[in-house]
Amino acid sequence: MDCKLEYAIRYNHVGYGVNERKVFFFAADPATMQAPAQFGFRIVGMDGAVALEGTLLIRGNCDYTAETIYEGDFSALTVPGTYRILVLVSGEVVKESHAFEISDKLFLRELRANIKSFYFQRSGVELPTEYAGKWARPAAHADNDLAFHSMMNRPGVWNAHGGWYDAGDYGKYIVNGGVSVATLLLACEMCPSAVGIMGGDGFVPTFEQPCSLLDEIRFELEFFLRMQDSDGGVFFKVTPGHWDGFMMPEDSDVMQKRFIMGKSTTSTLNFAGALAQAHHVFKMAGGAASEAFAENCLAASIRAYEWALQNPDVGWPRNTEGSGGYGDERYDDEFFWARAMLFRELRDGSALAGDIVAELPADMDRNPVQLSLDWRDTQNLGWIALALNDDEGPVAKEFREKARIRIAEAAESILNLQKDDAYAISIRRFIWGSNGEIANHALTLMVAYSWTRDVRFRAGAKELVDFIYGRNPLNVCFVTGAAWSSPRFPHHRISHADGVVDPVPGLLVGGINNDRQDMHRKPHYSSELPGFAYTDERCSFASNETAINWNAPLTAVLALLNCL
Ligand code: 9MR
Repeated sequence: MDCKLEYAIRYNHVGYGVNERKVFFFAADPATMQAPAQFGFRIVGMDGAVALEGTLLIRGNCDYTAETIYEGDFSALTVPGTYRILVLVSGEVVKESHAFEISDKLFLRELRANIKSFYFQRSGVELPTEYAGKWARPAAHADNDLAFHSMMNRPGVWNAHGGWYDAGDYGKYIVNGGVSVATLLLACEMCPSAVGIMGGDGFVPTFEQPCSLLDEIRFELEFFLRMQDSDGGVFFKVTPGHWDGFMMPEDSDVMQKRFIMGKSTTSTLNFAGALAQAHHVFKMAGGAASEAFAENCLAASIRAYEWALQNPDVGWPRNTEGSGGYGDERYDDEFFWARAMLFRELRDGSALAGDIVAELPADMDRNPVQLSLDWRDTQNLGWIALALNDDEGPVAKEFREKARIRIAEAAESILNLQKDDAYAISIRRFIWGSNGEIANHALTLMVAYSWTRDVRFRAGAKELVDFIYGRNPLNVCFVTGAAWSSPRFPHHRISHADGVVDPVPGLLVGGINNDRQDMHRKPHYSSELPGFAYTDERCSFASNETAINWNAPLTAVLALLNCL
């Protein structure tokens, strides 16, 4: 059954920056469509006073929602405040939006809520009330004396304490942790002022903040360092024996054991790429403690890379009994990522540095720039490393130029796709974690913006952020705790089991996923149409789970929008 409305207003439910472009969409069922000239709109303040009036322009038909989309542009309204949108047909109000803000504080507020979401994903440590408010919880899943999974046939125990839970489940995975932490490091690298930004705020009460973005990143990196075996290889994941029920970590501890599993070429190279980048950022942060940590990271990265050279095709552990697979058998992109990051950090004329430089041209040929990155295809992290390299040596300059051209081309393609889409997004299929993909497209745009200063790239990124925060077919703000329409029932074990009505805030859910891999759990998708394949139900792991690799690009984009 199709439950979509005849008319609907689509807008960023959190709001719009004072000097940003401000556009809302009006979705009409073509069956009841009127001539465009008859649609008008008003932006009204909370007292009902009209702040701006305008006319809707047609954008086009949307095939994934079977709607006709109109656009209302109220960018001219630059007075901070709280407003609503009214849409009128032949002078009659047919729809009103909820209240939203025009403010310059929004990006920073949402950024802080996003940073804080990583704190809420911490594993193995207590989250005390003074830092976590009503989401406080005791330490559990210490993971400091884990047995190796029986698949590994290895005696003894291992300390894999700390790190972030991956998502709604309690697994800890290097492959996905690596792209997430690398994305956050990128925000720090491109925007040094973000390093010290504290997590919190948003709809989170104003309790004391425990740490900055960089401290939060370090929490994950310390776990990464523990995941490196003495031979340099890196374990793949920490997994419970079986998928946990919807219970708290402390109850999961009572119910079952957790194990360590791996090593693989992808996890080891992913580690090498992320840790080489950590060297860059922690060195940049300065101070003796940061610099010492940076050196540790670089040494660990080199050992991992050397292990991967000796073990270039060790597959992922084929076990999904208690955790996700993150299966990936194409290693070229991870090799490129690791080499490009190490290339920047090793300026010592060593044999290793020489070998790496020699490989990079072929790496680039094998791994063309993509519109975005994800846990499987990581080459953009390699391209971005080359594009941001400030080394003025001739080889570095040549690589930089090439990388900048290629990334700017990808950004241009993203803009073209956005232009052709009724909701101004650049993806053409809604897959598992589509919000993460959209955020990653926005990240590509912001990366290209950092040196081109082409304002179209920044504006395109902002349009994608508008989609995530409410300007989408579902009329849902996909970040928990951010707006009236935010998910209430994410597929997130802690949010369900903690006895707190509000879900853990600042978490980005996967979003629209037309592959609907969860139909056997009987979710109530409102329509057969692809654009409505999202439901705010706990059972919908394919559309309503949260994950660190979706939050990370959104966090980075907000940081970059805030500072560039
Ligand atoms: O994000 C992952 C998505 O790309 C895959 O299609 C999906 C199925 O393998 O798995 C997703 O990752 C999940 C992981 O396997 C386990 N933790 C939760 C992740 C988000 O749903």
